[in-house]
Amino acid sequence: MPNSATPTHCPYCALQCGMNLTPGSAGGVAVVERPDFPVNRGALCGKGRTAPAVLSSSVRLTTPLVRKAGVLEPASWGEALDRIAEGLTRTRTEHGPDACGVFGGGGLTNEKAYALGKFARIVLGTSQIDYNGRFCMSSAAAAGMKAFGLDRGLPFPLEDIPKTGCVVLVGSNLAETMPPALRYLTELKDNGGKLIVIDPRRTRTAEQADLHLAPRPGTDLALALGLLHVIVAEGRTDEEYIRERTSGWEEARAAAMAHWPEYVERITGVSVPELRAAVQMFCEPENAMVLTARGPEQQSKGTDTVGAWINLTLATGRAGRPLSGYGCLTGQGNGQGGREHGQKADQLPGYRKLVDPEARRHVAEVWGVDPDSLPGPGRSAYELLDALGTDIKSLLLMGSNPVVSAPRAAHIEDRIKSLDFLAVCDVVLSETAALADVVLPVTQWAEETGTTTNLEGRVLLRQRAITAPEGVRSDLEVMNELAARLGVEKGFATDPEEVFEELRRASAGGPADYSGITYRRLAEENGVFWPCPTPPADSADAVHAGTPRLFLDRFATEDGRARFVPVSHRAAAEEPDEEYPVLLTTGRVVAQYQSGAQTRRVDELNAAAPGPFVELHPRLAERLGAAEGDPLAVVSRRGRAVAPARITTAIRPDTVFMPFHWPGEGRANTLTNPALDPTSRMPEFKTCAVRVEVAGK
Ligand SMILES: Nc1nc2c(c(=O)[nH]1)N[C@H]1C(S)=C(S)[C@@H](COP(=O)(O)OP(=O)(O)OC[C@H]3O[C@@H](n4cnc5c(=O)[nH]c(N)nc54)[C@H](O)[C@@H]3O)O[C@H]1N2
Ligand SMILES: Nc1nc2c(c(=O)[nH]1)N[C@H]1C(S)=C(S)[C@@H](COP(=O)(O)OP(=O)(O)OC[C@H]3O[C@@H](n4cnc5c(=O)[nH]c(N)nc54)[C@H](O)[C@@H]3O)O[C@H]1N2
Ligand code: SF4
Ligand SMILES: [Mo]
Repeated sequence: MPNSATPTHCPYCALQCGMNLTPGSAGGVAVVERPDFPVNRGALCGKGRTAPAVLSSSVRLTTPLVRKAGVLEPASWGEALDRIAEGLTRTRTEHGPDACGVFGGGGLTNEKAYALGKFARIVLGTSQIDYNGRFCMSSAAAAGMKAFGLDRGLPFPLEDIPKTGCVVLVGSNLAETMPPALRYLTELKDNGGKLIVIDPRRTRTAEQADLHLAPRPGTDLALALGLLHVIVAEGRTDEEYIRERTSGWEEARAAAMAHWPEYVERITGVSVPELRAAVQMFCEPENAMVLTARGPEQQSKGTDTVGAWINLTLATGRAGRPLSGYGCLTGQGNGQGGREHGQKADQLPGYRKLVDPEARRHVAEVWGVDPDSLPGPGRSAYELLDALGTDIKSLLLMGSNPVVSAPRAAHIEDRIKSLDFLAVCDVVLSETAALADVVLPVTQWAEETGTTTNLEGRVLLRQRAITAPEGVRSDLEVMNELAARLGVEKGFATDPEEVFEELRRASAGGPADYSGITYRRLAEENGVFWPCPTPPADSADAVHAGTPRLFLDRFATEDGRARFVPVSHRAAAEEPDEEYPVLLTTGRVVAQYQSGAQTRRVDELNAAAPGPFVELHPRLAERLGAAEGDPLAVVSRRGRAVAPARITTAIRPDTVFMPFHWPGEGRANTLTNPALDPTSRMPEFKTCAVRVEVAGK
C-alpha cells in the first residue's frame, strides 16, 4: 500500500468517477475526493463513496468453492481449476465446442473483456459467447452504426452539454443513475439552455426539466415521429445540411408525415400542444442535443426508436456539429469498452466484425492462429441463456448475475439449473454463483489494475491500491490457468499492461483504435478518447491526441454522410388487455446497482433502499383498494412477483414501475418479457402487460 493517494475510478457505472484511495482502517482503503478528474470533479454518489465496503465485506469470497454431493464446499485453487477444465473438456468431447458457452459483463475491464473473447474463440473454439451489455445499450449501438457508421456512446465530452441550447433527455433518470452528471444539466439551465425530459414517470431528473413529457411506456418511436412531423410541417428542417451531410431523407420524411400529431397523441398520451412546445424548445436555439438511455432503448423496437430520435437531430442539422448532436448514455463501468474488444457474439477486438475476412486475418495474426480456425458469430445474450441445457451444456460466467437481471428470470434460472456444468467467477456468492458447480473468488477494482472506457469514449486507467486477500486471484490469472489446462500455454498474460499492449495491436486499424494509447499516457492525461491510432512514421506528431469529438468533418459511413432510417411506429410485443390491463416498466433506484450483488452487501445502501416496491398512481391504488405499503401481487404471462405498494402521483395511472435490484419474491424480472429487437437482440425490459392485485385479497 503506497503512503500517498492512488488515483483510480469507481467500480460501478459508466460515468467512471475519479476518486483517490488512501490507506483506511484494518489494511483497507478509504475513498477521498479527486477534484482534478474533470468528469465528476470530486463528486461521488453513495455507491462510489461506499465501494470499499465490498472489499472488506464478511460475505466476500476468499476461497474457491466446488460442489460435492450437491453442496458447495471450500476447495483448493488446483482442484477448482481442474474441475472447470474437466467440465469444459467433457462437454467439448461429447457435444462439440459450440456446446461450451461463455457469458461476460460490461463491468469487466477492457483487458478482461479482450481476454475472455480470445479465450472463447481460441481455447474453447466456441462461437457461443455474449455478454450482459446486450441488455444495456445494444439498441443505441445498432442505431448509431446504421446512422453514423460508428458507435461511441457520446460523440462529444460531457463538458459540451452546458454549452448547448437545448437537451432532450429520453428515458434517462440521470439524477439517480449518474448523480454527479446532473451538474451538467444544472449548468445548462444556468446558461439559459432548456431541458426536456421524456419519461412515463416524473423522476428526480424530470423534476429539473423545463418541459416533461410522460408518454405511455413503449411509445417513444411514435413520439419521435410525431415531433419530426411537426418540424417538417412548421418548416423547421435544415435543408442545406440535409443535402450536404445526409442521405435517405425522402423516405424518412415520408414515414414521419404518416404520423399526424393527433394520431401520435392517441398512441402516446402526449398532447398536440405538448408536441408543439417541445419542437419549439428544440428548434429555437442554434444548437441542441438528444440523449437517450434505457427508456427508449430497452424495447423490442429499440433500434428503430433510437433511429427515429437520430433522424430528428439530422433533419434539424444538429449531428456532427459543435455543441450539438445525438448521444447515448451507456450504463456499466465499462459499458463502452466492453462492447468493443470481442466478448460480443459477432465481434473481434477494435470493434471489428467477426464476419469480415480482413478483420479475421488481422486478429488471427496477433493471436498467432489460422484465421479459418476462428468460429463465426454466435447467439445473443438472451438466446444464449435460453439455449442452456439444450444446445449449450457448459457455461463459464464472468461479471453478470442473470438469475436476477435476465428477462423472464424464472425460466432462465431453470435453464441454468439444467446445465451439465456451470463455473462462475465472482467476488460474492451471487444468486447465479450459488447455482454453480465451481465458484472462483476474484480480485476487485482496488486490488487490480486495468482500463475502462467511460460513456464519453474516454479510456481510463484504474490503478491497484491494495493487495487482494489471500486466496483470491484475478480474472486474468483464471484465464491463464484454464487456458494452460486446456492446452494453450501462451497468449494469456496475467499482467494487465501486457494484455493491454496486445489489445493495442489487435485494435490497430479498427473502428475503436486504441493503438496510440499507453498506460503511461492514461495516468498522465486523465484519460484519452478513442479513436487514438498510432501516427504514421513520417508524421510530425509523436502521438495522436485522441478524439474527444467525432463526426465534425464527416460521418464514419462510406460516403461520409449520415443515413436517415425510414421507420414507422409499431406496438409493443405485449399490449394490455382484459386479463393483463396494466403496463409494467422497470428500472433503477439511486442506492442499488444492477442485480444488487455488490450494493446489497453495503449497510448504508440497504438502509437507503432496503427492498423492492411497486410504484403506482393513487387512482390505480384506489381502484385496487390498495394502501401505501400493502403487499401487491404483480402478475404477467411469465410469473408473479410480490412487493409493497408505493403510491405517488409521479407515475401515469395506466403504468406501474418496479426496480429490478432484488432476487426472490419481489424480483421484477420474473415478470418481464424477453421479446427481442430484431436488430440489436435487446429484450423488452421497459414494457409488458400485467395484472395488479393486493396480495392475499
Ligand atoms: N443507481 C444506479 N445507477 C446506475 C445503475 C444502477 O443499477 N443503479 N446501472 C447503470 C447501468 S448498467 C445503466 S444501463 C444505467 C441506466 O440508466 P437509466 O437509463 O437512467 O436507468 P433506468 O432506471 O433503467 O431507466 C431510465 C428511465 O426510463 C424510464 N422509462 C421506462 N419506460 C420508458 C419508456 O417506455 N420510454 C421512456 N422514454 N422512458 C421510460 C423509467 O421511468 C426510468 O426513469 O444506469 C447506470 N447507473
Ligand atoms: N427488469 C430489468 N432488468 C434489467 C434492466 C432493466 O432496466 N430492467 N437493465 C439491464 C441492464 S442495462 C444491465 S447492464 C443488466 C445488469 O445486470 P447484471 O449483468 O446481473 O449486472 P451486475 O449486477 O452488475 O452483475 C455483475 C456480477 O459480476 C460481479 N463482478 C463485478 N465485477 C467483477 C469482475 O471484475 N470480475 C468478475 N468475475 N465478476 C465481477 C458482481 O459481483 C456481480 O455478481 O441488467 C439488465 N436487467
Ligand atoms: S455516479 Fe457512477 S461512477 Fe460515479 S460514484 Fe456513482 S456509481 Fe460511481
Ligand atoms: Mo446497463
